[in-house]
Amino acid sequence: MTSLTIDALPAPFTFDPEHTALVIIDMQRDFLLPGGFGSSLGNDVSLLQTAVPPLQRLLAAARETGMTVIHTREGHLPDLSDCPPSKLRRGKPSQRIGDPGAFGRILIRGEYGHDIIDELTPAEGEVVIDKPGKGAFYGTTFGDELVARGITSLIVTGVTTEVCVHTTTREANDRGYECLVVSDCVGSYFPEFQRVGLEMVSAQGGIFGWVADSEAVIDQLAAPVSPNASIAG
Ligand code: C5J
Repeated sequence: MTSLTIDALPAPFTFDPEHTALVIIDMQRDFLLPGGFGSSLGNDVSLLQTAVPPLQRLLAAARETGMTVIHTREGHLPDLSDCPPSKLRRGKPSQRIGDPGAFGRILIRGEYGHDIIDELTPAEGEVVIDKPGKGAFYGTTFGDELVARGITSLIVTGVTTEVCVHTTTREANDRGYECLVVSDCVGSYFPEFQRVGLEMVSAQGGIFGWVADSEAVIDQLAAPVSPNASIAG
């Protein structure tokens, strides 16, 4: 077992990869693909797609070290019984959750658009959490999965920065997890929200957590460890 330290804001982030999970939030076709739900709402999906190449590299590095990897997907049961009416009413009337979209019914489990983009397909053994809300803890087994694996730190990535990434990071912070948000592996449809969203995490001495870029994390994961240290599970 060995601890690694990453140059981060507001201060260096120290974590033990054996007790850390890479969390990849909602990298779903509905949010990321041109023609999907996100773009049908008038958003520029290229702003989210910039996170894909660095996230692929980070995922490869995490897999290489044997770190726990957890993917999430936001979405609902086909009968919408897990979608509060208040959430269902949001958005443009023709583009609401459950309506037909370019990639199937919008944000419905089992539909093509609800699934994770090809570039980040979960590997066998990686946990996939289907969540009805913005945060990964609400209405899911996410917390139980972390406890079962002895996870104490999270490396948080995915979309969107100010919505599901923030909600999950805040939920995790309140539960005692140390969270590092990876700045180039998260994305927002709104450049201003991306900037401020990241600043909000590390402000006030790290009110919700730490922020670093993927290069800083990958460099540490790839650094040689001492002969007696092992982080593979
Ligand atoms: C949103 C998410 N933005 N994954 N979902 O509705 O951030």
